[in-house]
Amino acid sequence: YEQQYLDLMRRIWEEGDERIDRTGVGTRSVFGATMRFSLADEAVPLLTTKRIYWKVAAREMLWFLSGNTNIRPLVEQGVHIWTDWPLDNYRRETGEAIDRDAFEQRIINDNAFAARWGDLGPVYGAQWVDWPRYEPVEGGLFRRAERGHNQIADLVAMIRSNPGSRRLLFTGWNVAELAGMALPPCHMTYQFHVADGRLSGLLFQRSCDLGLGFAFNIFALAMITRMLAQQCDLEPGEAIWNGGDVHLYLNHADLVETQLARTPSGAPRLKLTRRPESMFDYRIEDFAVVDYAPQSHVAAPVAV
Ligand code: THF
Repeated sequence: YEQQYLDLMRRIWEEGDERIDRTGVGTRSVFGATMRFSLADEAVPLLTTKRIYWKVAAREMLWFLSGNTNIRPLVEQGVHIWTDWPLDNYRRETGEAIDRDAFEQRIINDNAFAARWGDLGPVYGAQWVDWPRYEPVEGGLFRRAERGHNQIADLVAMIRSNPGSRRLLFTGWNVAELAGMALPPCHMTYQFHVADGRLSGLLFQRSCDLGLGFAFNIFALAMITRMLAQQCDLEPGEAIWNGGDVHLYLNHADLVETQLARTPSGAPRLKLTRRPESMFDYRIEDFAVVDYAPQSHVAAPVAV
């Protein structure tokens, strides 16, 4: 299954269109790509040509589902993958040359600091479980209702009541709120489909860092599809990934060459060890990966 990924990586590296991207690092990219991964028999699309810290991706997914948009709970769990954007913003606005560890310590220890500098704006979690809802008030005006739309809770209810629906989806792409987000959503729309008692998940990702983020994004898609299947008493089907601008950063040459020289090994499986009450009650201990014997980790810088 991993060969699809390696083939795409090679094609982008050899034939991709080279441009200077938003971050200034430079990429080679192709537009439009699909990959499919079976989730049957607990199979999970976890790359083996380098070690993937799947618990980091799992913690990120649980953070999305909590509706939180501040990096604090991630940093408290030792998850650093979202720190660079608030850190960059802090340095730009204050001119202070604070290092990453010191910044994270202040986020953990100082409530006011975390509230002021740790929030990413209304990103994923906010839209997934609390998409703003407006209600009419006197005089033809509207105000924001206290509780927004919980797209995840609505999705579970819809899969259970109308599994044949073609509207089993949620999205983070709230046009009205994009300007307030540290980054507009990359993995932006998730759609689900039930056939033959099996639930499949499809992700549309408008922009994909194939060297770094993809491994996390595809694992997270498999994870949420498995969680939804469990909650809806369905078997897992496939994880289908659709990319828009799929790119490799030019400073990921070592990573690309190392991974392309390796051969995929083994067939990891994802186990859900408990059946929680709802989509919002999962904990990290409820997930276990077995038969995962990846090749060594390869570090690569993230473009901010
Ligand atoms: N921006 C860019 N340029 N790439 C991305 O993958 C990306 N994301 C999120 C938002 N913006 C992005 C952030 N997600 C890592 C993984 C996921 C990220 C950001 C960074 C990362 O550095 N992974 C390393 C180390 C992991 C660790 O130490 O825990 C790795 O080797 O996997 C895509 O959603």
